[in-house]
Amino acid sequence: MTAPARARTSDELIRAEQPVLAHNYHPLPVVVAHAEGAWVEDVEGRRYLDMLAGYSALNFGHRHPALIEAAHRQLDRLTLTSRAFHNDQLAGFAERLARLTGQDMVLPMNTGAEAVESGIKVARKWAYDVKGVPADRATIVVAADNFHGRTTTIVSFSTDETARSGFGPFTPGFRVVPYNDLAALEAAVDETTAAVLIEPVQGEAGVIVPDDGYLAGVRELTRRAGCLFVADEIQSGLGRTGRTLAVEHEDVMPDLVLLGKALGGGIVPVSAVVGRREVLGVLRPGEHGSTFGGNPLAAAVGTAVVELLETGEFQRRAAELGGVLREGLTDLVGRGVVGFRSRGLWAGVDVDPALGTGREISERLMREGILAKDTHGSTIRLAPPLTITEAELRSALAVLAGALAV
Ligand code: IF1
Repeated sequence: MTAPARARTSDELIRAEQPVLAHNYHPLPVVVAHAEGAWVEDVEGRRYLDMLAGYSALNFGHRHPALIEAAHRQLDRLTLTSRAFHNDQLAGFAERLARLTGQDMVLPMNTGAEAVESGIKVARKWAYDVKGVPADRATIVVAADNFHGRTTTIVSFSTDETARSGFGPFTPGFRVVPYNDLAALEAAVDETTAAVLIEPVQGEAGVIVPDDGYLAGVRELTRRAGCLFVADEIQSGLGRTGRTLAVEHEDVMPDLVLLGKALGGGIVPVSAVVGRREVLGVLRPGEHGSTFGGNPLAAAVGTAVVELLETGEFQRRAAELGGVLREGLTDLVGRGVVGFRSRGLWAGVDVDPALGTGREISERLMREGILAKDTHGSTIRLAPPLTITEAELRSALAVLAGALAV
């Protein structure tokens, strides 16, 4: 009887990935094995405070008890039917999500990119069926430095060469204008425009918060032009900025809202397009779909997520602790931080390049027990679970100060 193989170390697991896993990421050299709340633990038992939260998919922390319980309960009943049949979880999920977002209808999908692609298809179909744009002539206006996912159509309108080069030919029908520029947006919208698609806060671009009035301006401009305002809240939504949706900071109601990431509680991929009946109502049976979209396990977890958000607790925490984050980063300006942007518990921190690249700073933080991730250049994004305590947040800021003081 051969001795059971011992568990592999972090280094062994990192090495084992090399020949067999596509190299589409350059992860930090940490191998996570357990997690709870705002903390993760690597294979060797070292603990880290998670200041990335799965790029905002873990707004409720790792393995939130209410979400895990909902998943376990559904796993023991039913996990998938496909939409060829009804299931007993989907109506409740759609009703609760529509009510939470103040919208009429829900199109359930799985990943964020699928929600974006679905939003693009629905906007185009609305343009042809309702607005009367000639067939195949619909245009959609997007912002420079956008990030909406990785499918071929979505990278067709990316301005990030790394995300798009080598993946052509690209999908036509998109116009790119500078973000946070209403004049440029107005100039790009015409009678062929189906929609304006923007992030209420640009995440991957470095947590770019638009000027006050920009979102309201987009809403007014699209209403006047007779096209749709589609808000990608996949990263900015579900409590992250201190409101259920980031557009609420300007009391704006888009025609379509794209949701994902935290909608699945960090447990299963759950995304959705929520919107007005006149818009989402353009879809007819057989025109769009997905094997797992609206599956009972996703709907059960999604319902538990909506229930958490209905309490307002996570939005309040993000707003209150967002003040602590803002103060802490303000104190670091001139002490290694050259600038930052933040809204709620979400910040893009520009570090003095003389101190290192974003990657080097991220690795320094990791060695001090903080997991964060760079975006571009020397910008670090901070997006902890909304369950983080004030003490944990302050300790993370202290570690950041130390990492910049070297
Ligand atoms: C990666 C960051 C990148 C998103 C917005 C749609 C999607 C995303 C606003 C697509 C996804 C993820 C993708 C992941 C890293 C992360 C990310 F912005 F969050 F930091 F890449 F830019 N709309 N963002 O942020 O959702 O299909 O991934 O579920 O691709 O490396 P998805």
